[in-house]
Amino acid sequence: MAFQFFKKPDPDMSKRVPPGQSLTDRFPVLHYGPVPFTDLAKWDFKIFGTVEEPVRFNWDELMALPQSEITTDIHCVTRWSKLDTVWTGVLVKDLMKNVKLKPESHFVLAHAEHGFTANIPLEVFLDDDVMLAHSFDRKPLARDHGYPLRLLVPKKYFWKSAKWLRGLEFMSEDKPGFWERNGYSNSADPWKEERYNDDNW
Ligand SMILES: Nc1nc2c(c(=O)[nH]1)N[C@H]1C(S)=C(S)[C@@H](COP(=O)(O)O)O[C@H]1N2
Ligand SMILES: [Mo]
Repeated sequence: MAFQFFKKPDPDMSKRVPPGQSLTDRFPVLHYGPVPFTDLAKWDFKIFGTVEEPVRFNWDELMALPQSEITTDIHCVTRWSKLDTVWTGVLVKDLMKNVKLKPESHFVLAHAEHGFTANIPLEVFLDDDVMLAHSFDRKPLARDHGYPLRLLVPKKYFWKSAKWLRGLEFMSEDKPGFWERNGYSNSADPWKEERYNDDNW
């Protein structure tokens, strides 16, 4: 801790920290419910809802899609932010080359193990930095951080980044996910401090 005092505050860094957040070098673990055990041989990933054809990938098929690495900042509603986190996986823009959306698709519901869900508007989902991530710091995700696959939505508070992701449902209407039904903001923009749901639902 004491060494922190010798660090010059970096103005560029503080610009990257949204209001009400503090930086951490740790990687806290936060979720509701138990951590699943996953057998990759039985694992699958389903894309359904307002699509022309539902799509299913097994693990090898998903890993055969183009792989990318991104470095990005993440912000948790419990007030920690972490800068320059490194993730590897399939960018949504590459994934979506395999999916034909019906024109009425406007929202996405991420489905995870044990019924956990998180919702985002389609245009947020289609952003360049949204990824199905299987590795953090160039190592496979730890079980409690979402092994084998999690969604990464860097521009939103981190609860939108569903761990243990198993599918994506495209929808014409918005539908609140797990935390959105339990008091958290639907829009969840850390730069606007959209933490709780007095503003929506
Ligand atoms: N499946 C699932 N994903 C989840 C959650 C959860 O309860 N279940 N919690 C979210 C919340 S509230 C946060 S802050 C982040 C935490 O991710 P981490 O444990 O890797 O830091 O996961 C999100 N993804
Ligand atoms: Mo959270």
